[in-house]
Amino acid sequence: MKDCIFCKILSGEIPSKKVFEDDLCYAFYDLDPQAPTHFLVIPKEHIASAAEVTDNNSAIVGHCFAAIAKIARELGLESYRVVSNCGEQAGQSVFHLHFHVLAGRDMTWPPG
Ligand code: DGP
Repeated sequence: MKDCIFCKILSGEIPSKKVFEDDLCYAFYDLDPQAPTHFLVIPKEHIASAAEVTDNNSAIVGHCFAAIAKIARELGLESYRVVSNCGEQAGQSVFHLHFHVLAGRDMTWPPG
């Protein structure tokens, strides 16, 4: 989608540090890491947020989680947090569905 930063990353218009890629999803390191390991997993299909997931496109969410598990195994991550901010009040700043994967430090709960 025009004007979507993550669609521009997918097209190569904006460079990124790739972690993993397949036909349906792409994973890359976050520009502003919040943990020693912090990467994002995004569907290649433009979906604005978790609020836009429907019965018709929800298979991609499972696919992203399978990719996360695979990447975590390959990186040797034993413990990690998966976060998807949905909406501005929840901290979403890029409106292309993405899953943050954070690891390498103690995490607190509840999140801020
Ligand atoms: P959120 O605030 O939950 O929508 O997360 C968006 C994340 O995307 C945020 O942690 C910073 C990251 N980000 C924004 N622009 C870029 C970029 O151009 N490259 C990379 N690698 N990450 C970006």
